[in-house]
Amino acid sequence: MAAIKGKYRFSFGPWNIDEGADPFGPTVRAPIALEKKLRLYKGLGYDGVQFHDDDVVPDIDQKSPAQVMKEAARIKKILDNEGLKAEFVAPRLWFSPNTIDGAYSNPDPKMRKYAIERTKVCIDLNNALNTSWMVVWLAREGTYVRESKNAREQVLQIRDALNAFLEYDKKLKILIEPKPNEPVDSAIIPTIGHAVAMAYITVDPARVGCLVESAHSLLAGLDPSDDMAFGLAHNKLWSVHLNDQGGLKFDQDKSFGSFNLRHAFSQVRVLEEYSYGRHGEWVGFDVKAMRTQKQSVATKHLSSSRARFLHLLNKVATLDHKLEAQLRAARDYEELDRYILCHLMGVKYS
Ligand code: XUL
Ligand code: MN
Repeated sequence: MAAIKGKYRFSFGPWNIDEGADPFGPTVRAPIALEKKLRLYKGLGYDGVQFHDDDVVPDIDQKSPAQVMKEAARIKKILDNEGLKAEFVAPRLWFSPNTIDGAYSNPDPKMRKYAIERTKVCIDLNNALNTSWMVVWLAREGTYVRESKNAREQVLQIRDALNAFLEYDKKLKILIEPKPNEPVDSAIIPTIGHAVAMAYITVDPARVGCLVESAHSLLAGLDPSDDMAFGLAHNKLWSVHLNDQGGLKFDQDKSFGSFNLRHAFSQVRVLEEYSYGRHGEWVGFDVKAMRTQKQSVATKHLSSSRARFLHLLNKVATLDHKLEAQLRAARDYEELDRYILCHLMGVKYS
């Protein structure tokens, strides 16, 4: 068996242990306090925590800078006591009444200012928790009706906001998490290609990278492993949100490999082939428990997603590369497909 090249440590966000509400029905599980969730991480095999700004400081808009920093220090202490590291704090810019029509590309300059100022507080939180980087998912930067906004202008408004953050903190690294739709109909930064291109037009492209989420790639009709490869080719794949998606529906955040096992294998393979994690990148998951899951077993999606990653890593390490090269050289891709499927199913190949 080949030696494992990558260096893997795993993260998830407190929102990945949720109460099970959906747009058609209320919560079905009791809320769990953040402190209690943080106590579950190690047991589930995780060392890293992904945060939104208001996970760290609830009702953040109502609090003074001193209060925000005091609450951040308390969370940092809990993380230290639990032996956990914060991967990132992302600004949750999609709940406020100020961001109904977008954050950095809202047509109203007062609302854009709100989004920029809130993100600066989020940068301070990243520093207080000593994270690896800040993630931005551009939830409401897009349109429901083409004529409602000027898309070129929106691209430049997002760039200007990113520049303001890069100038606010000269050490900050920003990861753009693209998603093609939901909540908006048509997003301004829908794919990894758009995210990489956005990085290059900022004042400091070296400090802007990307996070590929499997379900977001699938929603764009793309292969998540190819999106990861694209990011890797640009040295810009600094994080991932592994999960799954059953076709072009709402963003499902299913357990990793639950629907597209072959795609999951390809994702683990591309990460392993390029020694992902050797520069501090995390293997992040963004997975949701099924609404039907009872309270006592509502973290299984987290342990099983991680276990599947490790199982697929073993499948990557035990792949017969010589045979694969022979089949590639012979251009016998039908046979190559048969070999890969036998390997994944644990069926003897002959
Ligand atoms: C939304 C999504 C977010 C980001 C972080 O689809 O994936 O939770 O990962 O803001
Ligand atoms: Mn995500």
